Amino acid sequence: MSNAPAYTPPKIWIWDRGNGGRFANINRPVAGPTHDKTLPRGQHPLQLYSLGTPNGIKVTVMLEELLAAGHAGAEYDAWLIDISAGDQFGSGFVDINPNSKIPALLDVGVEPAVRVFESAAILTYLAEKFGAFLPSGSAARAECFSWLFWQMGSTPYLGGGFGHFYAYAPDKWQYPIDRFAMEVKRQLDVLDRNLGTRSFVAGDEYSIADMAIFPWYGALVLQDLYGAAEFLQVASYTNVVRWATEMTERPAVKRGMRVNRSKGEGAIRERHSASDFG
Ligand SMILES: N[C@@H](CCC(=O)N[C@@H](CS)C(=O)NCC(=O)O)C(=O)O
Repeated sequence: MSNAPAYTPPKIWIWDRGNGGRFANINRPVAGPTHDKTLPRGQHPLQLYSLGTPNGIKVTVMLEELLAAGHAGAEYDAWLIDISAGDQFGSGFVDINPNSKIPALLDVGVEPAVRVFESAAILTYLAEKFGAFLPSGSAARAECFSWLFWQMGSTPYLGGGFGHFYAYAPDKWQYPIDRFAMEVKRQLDVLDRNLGTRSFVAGDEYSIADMAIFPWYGALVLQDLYGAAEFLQVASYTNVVRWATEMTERPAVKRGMRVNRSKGEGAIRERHSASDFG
């Protein structure tokens, strides 16, 4: 039984600017820039415009892993895009991501410069550029891409679905919470069964699939994402907990998780060199 208030949609949808949900102030039904703003540019070939959210962390972890593996060409400048202040709608940012969401990457080490948006596209671009964290054999590569795209297709149900209705919507409604809790638990079970058979998500090799999945599902099982740890009984997914714990022990993961944060322990607002980590 649903306890949601009855709603009859009007003939034509009309934008209600203050609908009471968290982040309502940055949601719009149109795309494009709202103001002129040039993006800052640093000295390194890779310019990252991002924020330390799960989607942003995927890329900073990848860059730190590349540097740790000796790929000096992966040096990067990471600039903070404050999405609550609307920086993602500045003209410079929209030029490199017409979808106005972090993360976005500009590779100025090639001529002409290459822009990349969507976190999985950025991970793939970097993996191919440096020949790292993406298996070269056709079967192993397909397995890696399968899990990478699993994350991109699945997580909107976790964040935009479950997280939104459990933590951010102005009221608690049983119908959407039931629907998305069921789906998120199913996703955790998919991951748990997979990680019961192998060390890493795509096999026995660490890859961009782990880097994509960890910031979301690792946070869900280890960091009480959305305050839902007990509600979803996340500790029961023991293989996911084992893998996520191992991920947090990697020095590059620890560093990547600190970048483009404005507050919290060890937060680094902008990253321009290894010395920024202290
Ligand atoms: N599918 C995109 C999702 C990116 C995304 O949702 N980014 C959020 C922060 S985690 C954002 O920039 N939100 C700002 C907005 O929606 O205006 C990706 O993986 O890169």
